[in-house]
Amino acid sequence: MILVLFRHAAGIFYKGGTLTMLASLHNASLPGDVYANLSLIARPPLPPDDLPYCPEVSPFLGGPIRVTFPPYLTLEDIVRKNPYVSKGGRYRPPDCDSIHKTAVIIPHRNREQHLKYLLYYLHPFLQRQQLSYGIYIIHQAENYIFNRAKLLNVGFKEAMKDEDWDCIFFHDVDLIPEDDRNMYTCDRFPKHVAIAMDKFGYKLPYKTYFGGVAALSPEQYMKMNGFPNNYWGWGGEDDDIAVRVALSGMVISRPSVQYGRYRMIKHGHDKGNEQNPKRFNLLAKTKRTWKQDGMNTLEYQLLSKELQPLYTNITVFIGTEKGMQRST
Ligand code: UDH
Ligand code: MN
Repeated sequence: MILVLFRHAAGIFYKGGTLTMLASLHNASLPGDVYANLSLIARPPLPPDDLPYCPEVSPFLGGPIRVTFPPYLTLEDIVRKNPYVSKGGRYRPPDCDSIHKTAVIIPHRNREQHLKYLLYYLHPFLQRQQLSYGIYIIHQAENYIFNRAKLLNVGFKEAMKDEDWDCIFFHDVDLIPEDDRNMYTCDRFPKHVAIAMDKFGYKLPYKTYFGGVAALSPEQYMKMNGFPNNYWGWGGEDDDIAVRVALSGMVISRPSVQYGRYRMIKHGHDKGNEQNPKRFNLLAKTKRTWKQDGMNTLEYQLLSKELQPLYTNITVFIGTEKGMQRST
């Protein structure tokens, strides 16, 4: 409570331009610091079974988050700042029993800097929401063409082997949430979450956009036969997913536009993820193919699963457009 009051006071001083001095005197955090409330979370002297349920609205939410990219940040710094995160990037609130169990699945190759910043923001963000959670990196092995949707299918399958997750967040590595009232929980329908990205002027680029960050319960996911496995390279797979939502009799749910705000870390086109020239042809056929391609046809070779301090790393060979053979 004291901290909340102080943060408020700091806000007033900020307008007066004297915040820097004040902050250094009192070692207080700047407004919007995603780590500001974490020191208030503590383990009470109770056996884990006696913990009360977490309240409906977390008392640790702070609203808007200030997103910057500190140049010298290391993974060790992030570990130090998140003492309650355990091996594999897992967390449960130490002070209450969460009714939400969310897995975050991140498709990845060659984006180590982005991953570091996402972890820096996502861990405290999820802890402020009092969720039980796990973070999974699905790393595509080899240098063949990238396949985001297939990696997400792999992530779903592997994460569900670990735990009975009730909500899966499919999350690009370069999107940083800017408001912690954007709850990482599932809705009655598949939820498109990254609805207000800076790169699109903080609004949807088009009405059925489903890219960036989306949340589905395992039931919703299986109902649409997961995601397509046959989009190799950049583009189209997110639109295919949106079409699957409709074809399987569901609609898209969204958070409020005030909360679903994201900053995308600036980047160019990746080598190995060139635009997919077939994307429009594939999209035209989704209606005929969604039941024949997806979770029911998913094939991959799991190369390793490592429990890192801040995430579970799944390295997978997903093949190429021509099949599962490695042409080495
Ligand atoms: N990804 C990787 N490695 C890659 C390619 C993609 O990890 O080599 C993952 C990553 O999680 C990324 C996601 O797939 O956030 C989606 O890919 P993207 O970020 O390239 O997609 P986006 O829609 O691409 O952001 C926009 C093209 C960049 C144009 C920039 C010109 N200013
Ligand atoms: Mn991107």
